[in-house]
Amino acid sequence: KKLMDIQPSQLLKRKVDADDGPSTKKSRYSGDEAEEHALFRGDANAEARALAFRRGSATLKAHPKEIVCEEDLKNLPYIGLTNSAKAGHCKMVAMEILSEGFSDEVEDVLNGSFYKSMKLFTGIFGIGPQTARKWYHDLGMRTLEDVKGKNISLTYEQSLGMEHYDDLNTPIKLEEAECIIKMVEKACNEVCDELTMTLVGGFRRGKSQGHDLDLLISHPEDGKEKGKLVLIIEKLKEHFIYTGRKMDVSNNLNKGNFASSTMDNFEKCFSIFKFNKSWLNSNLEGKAEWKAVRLDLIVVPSHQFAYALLGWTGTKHFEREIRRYARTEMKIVLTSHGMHSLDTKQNFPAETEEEIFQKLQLEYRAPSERCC
Ligand code: 8DG
Ligand code: MN
Ligand code: MN
Repeated sequence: KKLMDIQPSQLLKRKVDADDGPSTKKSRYSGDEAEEHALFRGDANAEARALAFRRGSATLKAHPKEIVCEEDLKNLPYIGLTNSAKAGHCKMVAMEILSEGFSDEVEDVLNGSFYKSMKLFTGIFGIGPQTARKWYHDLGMRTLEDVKGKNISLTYEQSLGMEHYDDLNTPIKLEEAECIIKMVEKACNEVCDELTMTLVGGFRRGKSQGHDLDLLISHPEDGKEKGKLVLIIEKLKEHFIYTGRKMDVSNNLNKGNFASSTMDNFEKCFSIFKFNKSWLNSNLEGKAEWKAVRLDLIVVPSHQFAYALLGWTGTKHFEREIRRYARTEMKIVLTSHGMHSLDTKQNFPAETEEEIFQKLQLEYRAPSERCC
């Protein structure tokens, strides 16, 4: 790739759509790399460093105007406006990109053996940064061949992760998602015709592809959603490779790649679905060609629905920041289950996302605007 052909302004241009908007396609970096590298390293202050990079990158992506020179960085929070070593670091990287079209520092990270191996290993379903780091540092492993060859003991989930590595690292396309949505919807209806199914995650934010498909399942009457997940899974059982119930769902989240505050107690299933390619390609009719796809099903009671919707739409950074804002500025604890006053413990029920924003005295942001 000829880096110099890319205009710096394109690299830093606002993302119009969502995470996979036009500017990312043109740019050399997604904006995630520096954050990811910090989390991979997992050393002292890694989380704070990762957050600083995420904030810097989010600021650039959300900026309404093109950034073309150093002057444009001056008034940006977490970059030119914030006076800290970490903000200074973000500014330095941004300036390098502005003048060179790329950053030597980021290039070094991307081309480094550590980042490459960590990226490979954490791409395995069931492997988080902690295990990946151990493999890299303690066992000297570098490639997937090493994982296969070294007689490593893998959990059942991890062995599925290895078996379906390529599929699970191929993005799910919108058409594929739509197909699965219809099937889950049908199964929900068969279980109980009042069940509702709502698309969340990246696809709700308008992304055209994703690493998984996230669906909320609910019932208009509180409590009637209970126990329905097993029945839905039973209806679809021939289409599942794995239904996640044996996995400790909190496991991955504790490995430092994700704020633990986003964990919740909903009945859920982090599954692997068997997507039959003939559903989209009639030429394959009758052939057993399929692809493994990650599917998350989350069951939520009606009175918590608006909060679950907000909490599961993402992005992770948006969730982290709105929760931090709620706590520090409004003295309100916000989760995917609800919201309560830090002092009085009073609960605030809400029927819609709009109401939640209102209660927090925030201007409403549509899902497509929650992409930072
Ligand atoms: P992608 O799948 O398209 O790559 O992106 P995404 O849809 O934004 O990411 P995701 O990993 O599927 O997470 C979607 C949202 O779900 C995210 O903003 C945080 C929220 N979330 C919770 N609880 C949990 C949980 O226990 N695990 C995960 N992975 N996500 C959770 O509220
Ligand atoms: Mn998702
Ligand atoms: Mn998910």
